[in-house]
Amino acid sequence: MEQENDFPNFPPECHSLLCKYLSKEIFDALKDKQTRYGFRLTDAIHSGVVNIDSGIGVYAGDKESYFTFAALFDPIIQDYHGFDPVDKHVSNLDPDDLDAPNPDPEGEYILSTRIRVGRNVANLPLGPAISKAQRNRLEKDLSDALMTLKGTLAGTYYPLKGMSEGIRSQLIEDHFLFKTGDRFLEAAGLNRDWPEGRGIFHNDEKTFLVWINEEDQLRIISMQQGGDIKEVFTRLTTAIGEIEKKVQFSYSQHLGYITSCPTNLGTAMRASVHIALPKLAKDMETFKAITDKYHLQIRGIHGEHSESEGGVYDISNRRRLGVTEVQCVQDMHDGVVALIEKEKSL
Ligand code: ADP
Ligand code: CIR
Repeated sequence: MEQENDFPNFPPECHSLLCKYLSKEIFDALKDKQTRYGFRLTDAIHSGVVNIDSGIGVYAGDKESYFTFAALFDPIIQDYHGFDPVDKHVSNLDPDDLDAPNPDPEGEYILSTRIRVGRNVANLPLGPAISKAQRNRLEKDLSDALMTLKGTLAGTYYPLKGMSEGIRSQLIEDHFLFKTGDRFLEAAGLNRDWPEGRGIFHNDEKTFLVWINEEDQLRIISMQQGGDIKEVFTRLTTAIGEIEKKVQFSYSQHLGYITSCPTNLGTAMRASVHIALPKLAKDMETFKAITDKYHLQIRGIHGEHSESEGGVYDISNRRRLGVTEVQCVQDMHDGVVALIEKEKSL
């Protein structure tokens, strides 16, 4: 990943957190540093330099990147998460602490619920800096570990390499599998050697799924039709516990679970519903006032950087670091209750 070592020239239309916080002084102070895996500042910022429409624009190559390049990552983390360099992250994955009765028992608004966490394996580089051999080895170790899961979590691993185009595009269309060719990940070095080393594990019902070696080494996912958020969270936390018996995750007292994108640090959790809000969709100001109040993010129904279709949105927690997993899901639940109440009144 050799690149020029000059201060990048961001055009005026660039509003990423990278261009907001990468001053010439910080660039000069960090440009000659590298982590033990050889990850450099130019590698960390390449995605945001190439994609000037990035919201964030940086990725970490390893846990150490967050500390070696703290002069850049800290203000970005502070801005996105409202989390200070002295703060400590606290985890709580206990479903008993969640107060989340189904906000839509009649099934009029919520189509489906999905909660995912990102995880990476301790003492290895993250995706942007991992070697092909390390990635392939990891695919084998992780898929072997997953294949030992029992009961409702039991399933099969499907490598991306060799998967038929029909099956692959159907899995994406049905919201189970990651897409190919994301230009942000591409520029971060996360798509190297694609599709080798990548794949998806899932149970028969496709309610428990694990993506291997996409943006993070593991994306552990629990999903189902309807709005039973607690059931989805309980399945997820059970699965995380089982996987953690076999794999040591990368974790920091300060930053929580380590992920390649700083937006995912901490809980690395995104709890979402696909929800039909056709009336609110006509009044985006009111819609956004509610999502802001409950710290929620609005995405389109084919995930990040996609559009809504037919008034159906992906609504998820925006905060991930410095709040517990239970709080992330609670934010989503409480916000969804408020959104449904508003939609009904219109
Ligand atoms: P991630 O959530 O893993 O960060 P994306 O935003 O790209 O990444 O979403 C991944 C996939 O999960 C997409 O196909 C998206 O439509 C799907 N998805 C997200 N939330 C839900 C949901 N509540 N129900 C069904 N599918 C969902
Ligand atoms: C950006 O900066 O807009 C992209 N790098 C995506 C950032 C957040 N999303 C993510 O990590 N999936």
